[in-house]
Amino acid sequence: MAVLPIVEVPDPRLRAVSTPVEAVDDDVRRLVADMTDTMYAAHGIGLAAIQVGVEKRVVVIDLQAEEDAEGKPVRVPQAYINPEIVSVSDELSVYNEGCLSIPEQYAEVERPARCRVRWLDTGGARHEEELDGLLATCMQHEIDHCDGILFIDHVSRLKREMLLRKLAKQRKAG
Ligand code: GNR
Ligand code: NI
Repeated sequence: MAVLPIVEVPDPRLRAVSTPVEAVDDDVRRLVADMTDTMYAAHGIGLAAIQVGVEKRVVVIDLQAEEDAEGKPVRVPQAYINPEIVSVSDELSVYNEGCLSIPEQYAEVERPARCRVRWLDTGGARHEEELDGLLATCMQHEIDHCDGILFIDHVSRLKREMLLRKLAKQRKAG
């Protein structure tokens, strides 16, 4: 169990294009476990490896949409290794996105409502599935991270600059 520090803007590592995983081995499985611990500790619903400084195309997601009898979110962590978008819907959807690398800043981002995605699991098995709803949005956000793209790149320059200014101000205020 390891909670890793999260890389935040304007760290240039967030602009790196991550490298595909060549073999799903114990090192990759340890990375997935550490990323999962880090995602939960940070109260996120997804995390890409570059956000913990590892330039590999590895993503973890858990929307934590279901609650148990005590109202606690049920954890169903999923790992996506070398995730690739195969196709996207013409239909778009808008979601108020946030990012653990741009703390406490949110903006509405328009993306394809559905996407067909291919990936490897932690056993190295291939999967392909059509995703929709928040999972489709989150997966596109995470694959963007693997390509050095942040959600603020999808909004107007004015909105982006406002957001980064607000973040700087909040950091200064502690
Ligand atoms: O925790 C997160 N919430 C979120 C909300 C809307 C769209 C995407 C996300 S992902 C984000 C965690 C994160 O920064 N992943 O890269
Ligand atoms: Ni993010």
